[in-house]
Amino acid sequence: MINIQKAAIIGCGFVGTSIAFSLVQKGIFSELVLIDANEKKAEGEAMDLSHGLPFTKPMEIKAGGYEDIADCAMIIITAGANQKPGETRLDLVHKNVEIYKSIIPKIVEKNQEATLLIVSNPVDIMTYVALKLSGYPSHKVIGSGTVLDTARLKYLLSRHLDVDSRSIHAFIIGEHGDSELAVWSAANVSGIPLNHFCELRGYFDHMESMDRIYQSVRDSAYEIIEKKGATYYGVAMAVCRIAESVIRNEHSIMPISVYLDGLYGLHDICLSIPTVVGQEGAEKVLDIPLDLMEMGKLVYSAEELKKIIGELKL
Ligand code: 6V0
Repeated sequence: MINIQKAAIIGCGFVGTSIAFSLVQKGIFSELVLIDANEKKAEGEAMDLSHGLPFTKPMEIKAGGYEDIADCAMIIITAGANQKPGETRLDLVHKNVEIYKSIIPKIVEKNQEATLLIVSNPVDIMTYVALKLSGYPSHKVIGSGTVLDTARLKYLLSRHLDVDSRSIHAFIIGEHGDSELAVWSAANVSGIPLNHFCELRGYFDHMESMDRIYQSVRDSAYEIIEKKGATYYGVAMAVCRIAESVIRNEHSIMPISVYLDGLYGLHDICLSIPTVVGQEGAEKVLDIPLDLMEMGKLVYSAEELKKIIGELKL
């Protein structure tokens, strides 16, 4: 019997523990299991987080094993190597596929009903790997995708336009990585087309500004890794937001990484497309209109991922 209020995080490094911290702050689960290859680390993290409970809502946080995940509604996987300075996300693929080959069968043995939320990089490939290894229905295996990149885009646009980032509606889609693209054709600020809003703010150099902002979004992770060694707070808040939409059945629209088999003519691949996210996981992947240039970039992004998928031995 699944407990809708219970989640597990597998991988308690920078990203896993930041997600745990974020989930504890939001109070959307009443039980949280932390699993790591380094059991002592998971135990230490569970103790540390538990000591903050008097400042938030009551819940149980414990370090555990796979026997503890049988009734989890959500299993978040962050286990795996992270990018070192100069490495791309795609460089991590073989190390992390091996790790998933050891983790996913243990999950399936105990639980076949949870939503699997994949965070390890390269996240679109790892979402595909988790889907194929688990045999779960495709809507129940989702990746954090470009939810973080979209937040970065909204943040940078909000700074550029001096407006609340929550009033900005814009998406980064495709690969969470170097081939991702911004859907400028649909971007708007509270219903006002983006270019029009820019002009209201006195900016007329649309191409130049949008190029600069896109590049800054795409290269953010490299810049942060160069400066502090890893990225974790932003992704933790993005993952917490996805988890919230699933557990509270909010039907929020987010560019999570999802399985595509036909949409935009793309087959047997996971990448990030705006999707209605609710209790069933990826409830509806949205066929958002793209202009010709955006469509070309999405196909290129899919081709880049397909090359890697073709090399995998699953
Ligand atoms: P980290 O701090 O090295 O933590 C990884 C953790 O995984 C360690 O605690 C390991 O002990 C643990 N681990 C390794 N193998 C296993 C296993 N078989 N079972 C259980 N635990 C295991 O890395 P960090 O937390 O910084 O990054 C984790 C992953 O998240 C990496 O792949 C990153 O590239 C990825 N990120 C994904 C982002 C996204 O937007 N999707 C953003 C940032 C990082």
